[in-house]
Amino acid sequence: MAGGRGNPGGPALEAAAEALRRGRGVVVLTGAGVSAESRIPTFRDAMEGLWKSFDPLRLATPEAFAADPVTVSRWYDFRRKKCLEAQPNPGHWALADLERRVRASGGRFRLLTQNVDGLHQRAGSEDVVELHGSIMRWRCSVTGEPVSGLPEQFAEYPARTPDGHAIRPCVVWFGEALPERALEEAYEALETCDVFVSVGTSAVVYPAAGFVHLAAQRGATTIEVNREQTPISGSVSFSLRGSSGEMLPRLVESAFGAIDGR
Ligand code: BV8
Repeated sequence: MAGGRGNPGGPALEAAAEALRRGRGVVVLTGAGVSAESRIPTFRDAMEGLWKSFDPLRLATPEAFAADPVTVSRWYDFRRKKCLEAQPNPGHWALADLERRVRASGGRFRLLTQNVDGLHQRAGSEDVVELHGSIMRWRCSVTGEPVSGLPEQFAEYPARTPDGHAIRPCVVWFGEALPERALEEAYEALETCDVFVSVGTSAVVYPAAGFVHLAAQRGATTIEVNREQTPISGSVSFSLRGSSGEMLPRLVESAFGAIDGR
């Protein structure tokens, strides 16, 4: 589709906002670039300090956990604590406000997130589908039983259940299937989507990376917000270059007026 390309606040943003304002079935897909503004490292730069010598694509697999549960559970506990310390940012608030505005105008809204940090829910978003699970929830790696009352600080790595089984985060690792319910809810929303917004994702991890194409096939207006070019930047209706914490409030305000005071 002929696309608008543009800097913040330009004609592309205005046109994208107009499409959003008219949207009756709005679907938003978020990636680590939204939480990056809450100082949570993105997936591909989640390797800071101690982790510099590890490849996240290799750590985020069941094979890595089986081979080295100490390192993998230490990495996830390190990231879990960063998420606990983090606060939602203006991008999260803007998406929670967008949900309210679209619903108030009689439209349907669904937020599909690849993020595992729970910040969308903490910002007030209600219809959130956690495509890749949650780092805040852990389960027994043997029985699958959820573990309640996670300690602030694990006493050992891997932390274990009373039966001595290692616990793992309830995230979807590479090579693991996405939760069936999450996929159903994603495809159900895409069925009636007329505006699809992809924010802060490198658009390379499937099946989430394929959603924008499904939406476009159904004639939806597709909007991307990213600091950089991605594999979908050239095919979306509007590719808005900028940071999510700045662009999302602009997009929502341009579509619906000033965001509820925050
Ligand atoms: C599955 C949880 C099948 C763990 C993650 C089809 C084609 C090719 C490959 C596949 C395919 N189908 C399946 C695959 C394999 C694989 C895959 O896609 N591999 C890729 C690498 C090619 N997919 C899977 O394995 C999936 N499973 O399909 O199973 C199956 C079916 C039945 C039975 C068994 C199996 C599972 C995928 C989920 C993996 N788990 N996360 C954890 O978090 O540790 S994925 C991981 O990458 C992240 O969590 C995130 O969800 C995902 C994408 O990352 P992004 O969110 O995009 O973050 P990234 O750092 O990459 O990019 C950040 C972006 O933000 C950048 O563009 C940057 O420019 C931008 N940005 C940064 N700051 C800002 C910003 N933008 C705006 N403002 C800013 N401030």
